[in-house]
Amino acid sequence: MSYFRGIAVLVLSAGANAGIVTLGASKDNTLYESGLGDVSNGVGQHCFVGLTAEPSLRRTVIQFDVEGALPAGASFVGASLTMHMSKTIAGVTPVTLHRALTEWGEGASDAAGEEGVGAPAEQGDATWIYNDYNTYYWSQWGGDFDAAPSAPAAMVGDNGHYTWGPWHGPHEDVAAWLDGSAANHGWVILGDESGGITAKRFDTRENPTEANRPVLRLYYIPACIADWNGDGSVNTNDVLGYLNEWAADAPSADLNASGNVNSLDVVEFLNNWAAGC
Ligand SMILES: [Ca+2]
Ligand SMILES: [Ca+2]
Ligand SMILES: [Ca+2]
Repeated sequence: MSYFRGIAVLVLSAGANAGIVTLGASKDNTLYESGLGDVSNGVGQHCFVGLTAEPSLRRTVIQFDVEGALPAGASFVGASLTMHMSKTIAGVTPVTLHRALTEWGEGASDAAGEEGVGAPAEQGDATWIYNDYNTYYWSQWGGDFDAAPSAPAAMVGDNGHYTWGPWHGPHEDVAAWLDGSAANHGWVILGDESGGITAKRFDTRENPTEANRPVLRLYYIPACIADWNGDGSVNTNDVLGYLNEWAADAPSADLNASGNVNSLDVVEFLNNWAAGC
């Protein structure tokens, strides 16, 4: 099995990501705890979660335009969020996603230096008190969000990339945004707010290092499985494209919807491939 997976990884083809859509954030910002609600970081390179030494809370808000992102007829079967954490003095600490319940903004505020204290909020920025500075308020200071996490916490330690998921199956928040049954206001991201120093600095969509910007991956099964890469013809490129995702254990490779990716899914693919579209 592992030998077969190794081969599949090597045979990268044009259709390698046929079952995966990769989205950058459409906006992101930090809510800096502040009684005046006049601090933000709309276009800064970083965003923050958790408790600072002061102590003072930080929360990140982030949104992805998932509407219309999947090809026609595709079945949504999984998702993951990856972010890059670039500065901390805290140890390993949980970071959780919570579905945002109110629209919020990203203005022109741009924090200096390490960005930990934010910048004066600009028109349209999200802040601790305003979802849209300085016109509209959150219902709750610190943002309106579902108290229950949307997914198990990521345990965030040293600098590096961290991923929530991949969630095998149509993740509830993303599925609702895709089919329009819930408004897409993105997520509020929380660190451990129970005590101690837990602050983590992540990189935003404005970060100059593209590889460190937030990424939401949507996994899907195409309307016609045989034409995996969706180019209108069924050939070996489709087999290679599928096997690449299979080797990566991607949710899109779980064709028999068993919750895991194994040789039975390859059989399922090949049967579809032989049958054509
Ligand atoms: Ca931003
Ligand atoms: Ca094809
Ligand atoms: Ca399976």
